[in-house]
Amino acid sequence: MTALTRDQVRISRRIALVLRHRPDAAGLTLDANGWVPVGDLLAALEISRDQLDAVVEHNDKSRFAIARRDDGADWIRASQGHSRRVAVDLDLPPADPPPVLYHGTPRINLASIMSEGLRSRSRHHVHLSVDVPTALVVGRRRSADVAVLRVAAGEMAAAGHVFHLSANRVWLTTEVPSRYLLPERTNP
Ligand code: HQG
Repeated sequence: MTALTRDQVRISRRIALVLRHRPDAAGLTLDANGWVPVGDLLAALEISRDQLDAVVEHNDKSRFAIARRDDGADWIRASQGHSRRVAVDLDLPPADPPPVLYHGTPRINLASIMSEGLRSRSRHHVHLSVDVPTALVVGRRRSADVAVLRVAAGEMAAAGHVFHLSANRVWLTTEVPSRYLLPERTNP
């Protein structure tokens, strides 16, 4: 994977905005599972298929998935991260999580999270990472001072909480009650 150019990062952000949060702003309607025809997205964003493919292929987190339908048309969706205001059901099967998952967050959120648990807030799900380095990257989007929480995902699943694994390997669940959380010691 090569790094995206500045232009490609800009395109990637626009695609993420449209496919996760504001399809209406680009005049697009997602289907029930979050897909739109690639041709419609290209027209809406005024980008070429080559530009799109470069962004999808080199995306550091594989945020977008392209699938070919029986009629030969390609459709695209964001693999996770949709706003709650966008009615999308990713239709992912329930999956058995590993015993432990991680969540990176600005340290300033820690007290609130330890008291009320992890909430999905404006998104459909709480997003959990498979390892500490990934959780640190997620947290650093928002702050240089990041805390990583250890999530007892195995115990949660045993207690009936449902987990899904997105196509780009982000673990999703509706909420994490605080009793399943432990602050992880890290060297940020
Ligand atoms: C925090 C990125 C206080 C939570 C990433 C987070 C991810 C609380 C923020 C994906 C709280 C929500 C999602 C509580 C949760 N009290 N703060 N009770 N419960 N929070 O962006 O997980 O780069 O919606 O810790 O890689 O940061 O966009 O969630 O800091 O997969 O592709 O509230 O977005 O993907 O923020 O990130 P977000 P997130 P992309």
